[in-house]
Amino acid sequence: MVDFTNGPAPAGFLSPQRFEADIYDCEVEGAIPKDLNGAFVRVGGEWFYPPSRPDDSPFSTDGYISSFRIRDGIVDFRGRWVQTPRFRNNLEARKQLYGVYRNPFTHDDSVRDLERPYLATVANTSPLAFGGKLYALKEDAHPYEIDPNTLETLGPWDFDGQYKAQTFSAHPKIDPVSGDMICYGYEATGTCTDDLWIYTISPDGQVKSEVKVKVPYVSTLHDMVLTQKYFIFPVYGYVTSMERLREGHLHWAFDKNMPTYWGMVRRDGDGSDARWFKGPASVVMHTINAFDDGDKVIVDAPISDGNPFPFFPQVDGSPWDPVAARHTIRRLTFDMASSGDSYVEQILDPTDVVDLARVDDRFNSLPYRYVYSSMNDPEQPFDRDRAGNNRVVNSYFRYDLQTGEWRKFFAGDVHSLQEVSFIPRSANAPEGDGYLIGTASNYADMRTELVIVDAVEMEQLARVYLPFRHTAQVHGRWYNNQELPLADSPIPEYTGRRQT
Ligand code: V55
Ligand code: FE
Repeated sequence: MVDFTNGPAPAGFLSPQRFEADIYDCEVEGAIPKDLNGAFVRVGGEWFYPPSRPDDSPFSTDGYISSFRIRDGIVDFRGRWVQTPRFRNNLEARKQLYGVYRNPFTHDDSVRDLERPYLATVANTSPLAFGGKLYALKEDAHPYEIDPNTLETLGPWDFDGQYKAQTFSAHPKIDPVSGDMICYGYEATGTCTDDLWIYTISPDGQVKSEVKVKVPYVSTLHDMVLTQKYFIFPVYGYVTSMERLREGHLHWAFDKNMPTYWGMVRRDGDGSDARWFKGPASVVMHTINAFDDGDKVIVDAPISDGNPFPFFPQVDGSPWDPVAARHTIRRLTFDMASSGDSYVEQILDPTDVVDLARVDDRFNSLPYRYVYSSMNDPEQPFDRDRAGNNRVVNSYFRYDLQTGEWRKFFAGDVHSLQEVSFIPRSANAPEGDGYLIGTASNYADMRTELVIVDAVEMEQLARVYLPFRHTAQVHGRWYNNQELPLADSPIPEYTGRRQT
C-alpha cells in the first residue's frame, strides 16, 4: 500500500506520478530547426514510495531519465526509472526501505550496507554522454549506464575496473581540446572520507591518469571547473561526520563559519602540488567556466553567501536564510605566481540568477564570452489565478561577459523553467551561434513543455507539449547524434489481431 498523504508534494505539479511513458510523435508548435538531430536528456527523480522521514531531502528521490528524441523537426518522448538496486529492493518489498539522504545508518536492516554506501544510490542527478555511451549520475556512486534509445538501465560502470573511486561526480567535464573526460569522486574511499580522486579518461574508455588529493574538510564537492592547466575544486560550508550520521541526520548540514577553499591541482602533476586557496564562507554548488590567463586562473561561477537548500539544516539551528541563498555571477582570480593563499572575488553583476548556468561547451576550460542561465525576471507577468502560488523561474538569459549586455527570453506567464542547454548551430559556428533548449512546467495546464529558442535573437522557434506534467528535473542536456548512437524511434509495436 502506498500513502503519500503526509509525504512531500501530495498534490500539485511535483506530486508523484509513478509511471513510465512513451509518446510517439509529440505535439509541436512552431518549427523545430531541421538541423537539430539529437536528444534532450533529462535526469531527475520522484518518490516511487514516500520517504521514510518527512525531513528527508528531495535529493533522495528515485532516479528517472527521459529523452526528447528530435530529428527532422519531429519529437518522440520516452521516460524510464533508473533501475538501481535500491529501486529494485523497494519494488520487491513494496515499500521504502531506505532512510534519509546518504545516511546508511538509517536504512532498513535488510538493505543496510555500511561498507558499500553506493548500493543505496538513486542515480537522480545528471545525464552524461561520453564515448558514445549514456549514463545517469549521482555523486554517491558509479555512473549507471543507460541504453540511449530504449533508456533501459544497463547497470553501474567502472571503466572495466580502471576507475577505482567508490563515487563519481554528477559534473564531469569534457575537455574540448583533447576530447578527454575529467571526472572525480569525493568521499572516494567510503562515507565521510577526505579522499578526492581525479581521473582523465579518453573517449575509448581508457583511464589516462589518476590523481589523488586530500580535501581540507569533507564537503559537498558537487561540481568542479577546468582550465587547460588545472583541475579546480570548490569546498564550502556543508559539513558531515560519522557522528552526525550515527545520530540519524541527513548527510549534510550547513556551517556558515566554514571558509571556502579552492583547490588547484595541476593536470600534469601527481596531486602532491595541490594548492588550497582560502576565502570567506560561500556556496558554489555549480560552476560556469574557467581559463588560464598567464600565471592567473580565472574562475566564473554563480555563488551564494549561504545555504541555497532549505532541506539541509544549519548546524547552529538557525532558520534558513533566503537572502543568503541567492546567487550572483562572480569572477574569482587566483594568482598562481603568488605564494599566498588568498584570491580576489568580484560580483560581475548583482542580478539574482539560477545557479544552473551553461556555456557553449566548445569553450569549456578556454577563454569565452557568453553565459546562459535562467532567472525570474520581475518585470514579466505571472498569472497567479491560473498558475497558483508556485515558485517561478520565467526567463532564460544570455549574459555577455565582454559588453555586459543581457538578453532575455520570457517563457510565459504560467511557466517555470528548468536548466537550459546550449546547442551550437554547427561544429564550426562562432561561439554563441545556436539554440537554447530546456523544459518548462506549465502550472496552469499542468503539463511539461520543451522550449527551443534562437540563442542570438532570444526568440522562440518551437515548443513541444507533453500531455502530462513530467517528473522534477535536476539536470538536462542536449546530445547530438554524433555524441550518442541514436536510432530513429520505431513505430510503436502492434500486438493485436489485424483485419485482412
Ligand atoms: C545536488 C543534487 C543532488 C545531490 C547533490 O543540485 C547535490 C545539487 C539530486 O541530487 O545528491
Ligand atoms: Fe548539479
